[in-house]
Amino acid sequence: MPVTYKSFSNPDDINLKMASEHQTGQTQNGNPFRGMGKEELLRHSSKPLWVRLRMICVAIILIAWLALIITVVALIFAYPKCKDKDSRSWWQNDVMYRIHVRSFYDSNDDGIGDLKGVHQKLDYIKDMGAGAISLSPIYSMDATKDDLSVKDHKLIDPDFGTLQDLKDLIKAVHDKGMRIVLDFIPNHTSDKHPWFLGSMDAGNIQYKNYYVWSSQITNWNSVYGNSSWEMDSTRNEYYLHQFKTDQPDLNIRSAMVVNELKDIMEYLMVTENVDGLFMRNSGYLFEDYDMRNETVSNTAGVTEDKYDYYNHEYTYGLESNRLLMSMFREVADNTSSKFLMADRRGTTTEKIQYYGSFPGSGVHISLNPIGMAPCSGNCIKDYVMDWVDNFSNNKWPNWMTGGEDMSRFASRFPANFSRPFYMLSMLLPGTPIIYYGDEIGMTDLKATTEHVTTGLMQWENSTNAGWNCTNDCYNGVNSDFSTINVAAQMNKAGSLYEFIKGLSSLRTEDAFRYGEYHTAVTSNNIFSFVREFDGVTGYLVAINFGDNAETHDYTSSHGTIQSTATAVKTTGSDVGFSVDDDVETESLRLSPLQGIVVSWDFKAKEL
Ligand SMILES: [Ca+2]
Ligand SMILES: [Ca+2]
Repeated sequence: MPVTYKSFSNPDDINLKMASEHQTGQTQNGNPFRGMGKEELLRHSSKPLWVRLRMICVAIILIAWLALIITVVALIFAYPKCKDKDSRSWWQNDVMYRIHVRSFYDSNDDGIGDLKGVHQKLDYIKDMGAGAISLSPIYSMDATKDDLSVKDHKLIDPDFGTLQDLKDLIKAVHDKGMRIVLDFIPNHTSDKHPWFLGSMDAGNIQYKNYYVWSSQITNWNSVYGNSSWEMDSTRNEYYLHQFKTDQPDLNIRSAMVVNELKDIMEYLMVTENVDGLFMRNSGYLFEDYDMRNETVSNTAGVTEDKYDYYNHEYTYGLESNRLLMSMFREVADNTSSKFLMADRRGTTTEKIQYYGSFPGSGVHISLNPIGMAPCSGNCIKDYVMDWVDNFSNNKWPNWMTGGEDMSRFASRFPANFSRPFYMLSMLLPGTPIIYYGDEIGMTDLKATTEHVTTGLMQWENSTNAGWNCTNDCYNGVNSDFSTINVAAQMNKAGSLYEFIKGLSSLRTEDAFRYGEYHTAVTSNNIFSFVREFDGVTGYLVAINFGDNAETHDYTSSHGTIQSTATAVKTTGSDVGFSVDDDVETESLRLSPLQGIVVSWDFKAKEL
């Protein structure tokens, strides 16, 4: 019943109010504000109704607390977490720069590149963004001047300097926070090596089994043509040479030989403190124990004396090679976790097998030379996925754009292919390996049919590109040095050198170093992918490898791509965007051989 309050100065008004409360049963003993007594309260509270009510309330509170705790725990586990940065080793982070030492830089004007030359150019290499160098063999060799004809892995050939020069170089590399990898040739030695000189005497207990000797021969051909067996008149037996006649194959089945090789590895990695070794020609290590003849390949136009006349099922890529890699890895792991890489021809699957079947059982990097012909978006996709799909903690991809054993990049591909391909290879997950001179677009030597890829480094537009060839210059210099040289490209906006340097810098961003990789739009022309890492800027790399322009909505290809992004890098001004321009990714047009990298602020994924 509504109560009408009036002035309390009038007693009638109070009575009126009391009357009203009395009607509601709230007044007793004349005091409207008096509560229940203790006994009365206990009597009421012990009634079943109130007991049940209390128990229900307590149960509700307990259930609510429990639900709250469960919700919090569930959220902690279910909500997408910021990922930790994986611990990466230097060989995963750094761009590797492969140097053919004879052709790189000559410190004493004798026409031969040397160790001091490499030392003097470390700043150049670091400026380009490479953190590791890999050197061609620099060991004592015989007079043939073939760097792979090693007489002693523990001595330096005078052409390249002294052991002290190597020590100085290694120290300088480390002082600059860089790494150095040396070649190691376990398959063969020079025929002037003391081991072979000893082995020519069948009565020499120590060395008689150090090489592959036989009284009968197979049809195996050497890499350089003709039989891979050579009669030695001193021992009156044939020795095997998969390469040149004066490069006899070591008998890898001999435990004594393997121990010698391990000893050299330990010397280089422990005593000299090199950071890693490149096991050269590692696919040739073992040959068939039963000495079976190889089958004819039926390759058109190849004569019987040529290497390719036969398939090489018994002399190349034998399973035992992998076991040896595993043993070498043990040596590397036991010497302050040093690094190993190896070369193996064949399919991607065969190359990947060199990583071993479980972590630590193979090499750190099985080289992936990009030897393909120019190909379109889907072709690139297949090639990239072949590697990226197969990598895990113990299989790290690499993208080797050049090396001694393959035609130079600028000769393999049309000139306008370089930038799109470097944009790809340097921003994918994996280690880029750049061959000296490729960063300025050097081409194959035309003056010679052999060693076309080891032309002198073109430093400047002066006589012989800066080399003193008064006496003789190793292998000569390409005639295009007047336009293709380091001096013309360093610090020159728009040069290939500066382009590659920019990519080296970009790939140090967390998204590229630690981030996930997802393909975005792919088509017969386009290959594109996203690199992203929790909490940092994400990137889309989109490249047109085809012959036709294409416009795509990239936002629909991957959830985190923002419709408005910012241009970070392009393959050139023809792409139509400058750095920091806004780019509409819902309608991005790329013409043939154009590429662009765009970024956006990180956007967390929704639950
Ligand atoms: Ca020199
Ligand atoms: Ca061999």
